[in-house]
Amino acid sequence: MTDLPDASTAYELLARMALIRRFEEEAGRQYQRAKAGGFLHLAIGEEATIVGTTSVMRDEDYLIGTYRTHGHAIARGTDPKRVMAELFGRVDGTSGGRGGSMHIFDAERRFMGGYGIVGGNLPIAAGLALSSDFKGEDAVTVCMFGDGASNAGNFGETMNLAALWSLPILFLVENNLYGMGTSVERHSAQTDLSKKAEGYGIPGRRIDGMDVMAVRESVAEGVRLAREERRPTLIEAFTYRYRGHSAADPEVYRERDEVEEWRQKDPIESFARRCIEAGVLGERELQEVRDKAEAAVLGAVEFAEASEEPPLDTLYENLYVLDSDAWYAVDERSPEPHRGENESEMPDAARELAEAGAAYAAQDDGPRPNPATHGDAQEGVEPEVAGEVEETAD
Ligand SMILES: Cc1ncc(C[n+]2csc(CCOP(=O)(O)OP(=O)(O)O)c2C)c(N)n1
Ligand SMILES: [Mg+2]
Repeated sequence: MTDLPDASTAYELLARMALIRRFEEEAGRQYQRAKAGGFLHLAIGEEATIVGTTSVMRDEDYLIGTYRTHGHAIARGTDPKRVMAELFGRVDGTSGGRGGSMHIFDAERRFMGGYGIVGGNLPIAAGLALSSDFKGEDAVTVCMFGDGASNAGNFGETMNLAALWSLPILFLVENNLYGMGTSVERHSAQTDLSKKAEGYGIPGRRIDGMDVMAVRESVAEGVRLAREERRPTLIEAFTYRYRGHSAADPEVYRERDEVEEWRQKDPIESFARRCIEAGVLGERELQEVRDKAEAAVLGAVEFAEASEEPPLDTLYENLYVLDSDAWYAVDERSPEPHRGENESEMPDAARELAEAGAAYAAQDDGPRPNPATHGDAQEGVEPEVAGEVEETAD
């Protein structure tokens, strides 16, 4: 059994976990009300892994995650108001309402996303760590990803470079036992994920991701090794998401008993109970933590609702457009651009579409689809009965 921290640390850890839990419950509710659009991946149940990790990071360290990262941003100190506004697609969101749930981003707090591509954050993490090294900075990069992502090709590529270049990086697999509806046993030849980087010289260890203190202890050591000795490590934290993969998941791949079993190990309840039993925290503090979380989350919804949608004429802002000549000139067949690859040669239909889009964006007042009525959320479908919703590709 891990040791408990002092009272103020215990309070802070509990407060962060409770805030994230309450935020995500509310995000799920707002999604059902179609206030939040796009996809929504909740990490309810995984709070100890998230908060244990961020609690031992310095402000200058980088954190990068996946599409299940509302909690990661909040744990890093991003205002829940701005995270909720992002889910609502509003201008005050962390990405100006352009990214939504999967693309929470806060460069100021060095939370570098938020990625929809499974494993896509791994090479970017190596790049962040390389940049710290290059600039002679002390920062460590913590890269969090799922068990499923450990099968992506760039997992090996990233581990190779991290070890080869002695990057100041820590990898943390949030092993919640499933990649969408596929269990670890069915998706990974090596089920001890902590061993998956050994061949590259990156040692690993397995920890209880439901115990915030166990996570803190291991991550603190991993971060120290990265910062002081430039030695990357891989931590496999066992955790569990109580909700489906995304808001639309019939959950046919697991038994309710299994979910219930993990709920018994709830990271927030178990930590609170331990703190009370040991006299580190009292009932009064517990209630205070709950009340503060409630107030912060209701305030976040109010803020998000009051925030504007991005104006349509900003549709083309922040987009990268590659010059077609430059892009296709590296074509291996021959150096010059090929037929249809020049914008000037685009088929009439494509040109008409592009021009119509530009004209639409440029008009002062046009019909604008309301995300609240055109989102893909299912009104009235509570997560418990989400089985009625068809599984989607994401
Ligand atoms: C490259 C790529 N392939 C497939 C998908 C579709 N997809 C989205 S989430 C997911 C499962 C990933 O599972 P895991 O890495 O364990 O993370 P978890 O969702 O459990 O947090 C898949 C296959 C994707 N987004 N990107
Ligand atoms: Mg998983």
